[in-house]
Amino acid sequence: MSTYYITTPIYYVNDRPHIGHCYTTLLADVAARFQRLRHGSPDDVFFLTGTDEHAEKVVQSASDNGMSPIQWADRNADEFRKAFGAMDFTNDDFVRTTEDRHKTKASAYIQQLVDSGDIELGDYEGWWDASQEEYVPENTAREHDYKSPVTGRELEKRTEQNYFFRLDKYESWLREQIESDTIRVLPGARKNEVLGRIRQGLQKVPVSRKIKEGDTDWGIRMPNDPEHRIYVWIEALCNYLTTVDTDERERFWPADVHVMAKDILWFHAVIWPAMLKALDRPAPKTVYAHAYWIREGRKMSKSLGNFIEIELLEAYCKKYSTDAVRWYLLTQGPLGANDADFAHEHFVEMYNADLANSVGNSMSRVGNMIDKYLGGELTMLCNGEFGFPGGSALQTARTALANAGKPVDDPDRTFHFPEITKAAVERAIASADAFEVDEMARQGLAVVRAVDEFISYAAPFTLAKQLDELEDGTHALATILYSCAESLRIASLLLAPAMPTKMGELWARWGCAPSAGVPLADLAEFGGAHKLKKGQRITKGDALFMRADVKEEPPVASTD
Ligand code: ME8
Repeated sequence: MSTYYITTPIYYVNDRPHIGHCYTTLLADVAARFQRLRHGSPDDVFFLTGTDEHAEKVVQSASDNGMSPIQWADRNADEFRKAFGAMDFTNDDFVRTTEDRHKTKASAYIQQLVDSGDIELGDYEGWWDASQEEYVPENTAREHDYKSPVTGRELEKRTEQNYFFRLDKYESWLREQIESDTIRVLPGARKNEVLGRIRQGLQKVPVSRKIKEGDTDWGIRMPNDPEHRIYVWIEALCNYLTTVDTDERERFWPADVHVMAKDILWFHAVIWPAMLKALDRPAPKTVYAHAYWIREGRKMSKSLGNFIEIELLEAYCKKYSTDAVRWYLLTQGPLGANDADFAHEHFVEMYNADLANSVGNSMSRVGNMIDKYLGGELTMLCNGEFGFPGGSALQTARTALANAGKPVDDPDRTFHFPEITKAAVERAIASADAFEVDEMARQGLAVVRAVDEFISYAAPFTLAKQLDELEDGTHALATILYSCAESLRIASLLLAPAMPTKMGELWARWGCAPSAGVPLADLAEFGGAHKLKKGQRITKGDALFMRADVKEEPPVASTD
């Protein structure tokens, strides 16, 4: 049985979670949920997220807040856990780099690289900013006339001994792996950028910092030389492997997808695969770097104070439902190469268009018609084919329209629901493979829209008024409504990874929760073994999504 392993970046705990962290983790959650459904075997999917805790800025913000680094890290790691719980994420583990399971294995990998000669001691020469106790990169130093960009104090040229990873040794291997898509770097624009940079040549990269007097004991020491601390990025990348490097979990390696934003692609597409090659481990199959969320047209930043923090997202969840927020972020977010804008009006517009007026309306409307016209029970099965020679249900519906003096748009129109739903499922699977998880979810919406079109065309409500006059009216009505319900059941499977709670509500009303252990292709077969059965009770219920009014005040973050 094949496995699926997906990871998000591990997030810095110097700060609290915001929309960017939630977005990347949502993409991974939707992908993981879809793969569980697709394979019908949840145990073969592993979804990892967590926190990156050994950065210097964690020490700084802890001290600014009068706490020790570990207290501060504990507190913020908890905030991430809570935020991810509020968003209904189903990560299988949450790794913290301060945990022993991570530290011991990360040290062992570094030792292995020292032993193999892939990590070696060398001189590092750079511009030292004594006022800030940090090196300033050459181009920044030049831009500031070799003065501290923060304090304006003269920079000094310094040399120190560091450990370096021999990235240069892996230049041609990396090029070949990425060019041939053995390591798929997505989207395509990002692959070209990475290859362009590799072609300019790869240098050794520093992987340690010498511990200086007065430094806190934060971080992981070089196993062969405790005077040095492992550079935080290098050990952080190891989390993807340390977490699954156990007897029970090793079957998950290599990762199927590492997902992140474009800011940290280089580490994931170049440095990490080269480290793995040096460790003699297989490289990840796909590295996906999405673009950024911006807000009302502007970059989100601390200085502008316009970050969408978790509290604001929670306020949206409270007002419009968590599933609605998940849907908006998923389908309107920066998947692909372009940034995406979070704007309240756009949220309301999409919420109404996709959810209140489409998914929610279609599902409650069909449920209500079955309740009203069929006594809340599916009285008929049907093969989902309408308008074909020999098929009478649609012809009866057209007769009802003619009797009511209403025009029939196109008398030769046909509807072929087994094909419509099968094509949607196939497209969803292909989209998931390309990590176009927004397109994957939209396939569910496409089925809903096909059902809506069918309802508008066949007008079962018109037919329902003529049951006494039309001989086969009841049969036609039951057939039409069965097809709508069965197609919506299939749509709900494709929508569930994005909107698990609302689709769960539908399944409870219609008695059609997917059976465990059955792959999607079987579950989603129109009229197949897992179809809605004749005699199934259908409970009507409130609209799954209430319509929203754009004129209402946008939600505000609670300050409790
Ligand atoms: O970089 N739009 O952690 P980090 C979309 N610890 N996504 C965004 C975003 C935005 N405006 N802002 C942040 C680190 N993100 C390291 C990673 S991995 C071994 C170590 C998301 O807390 C996006 O996924 O700065 C981005 O890559 C990540 O948060 C950076 O998180």
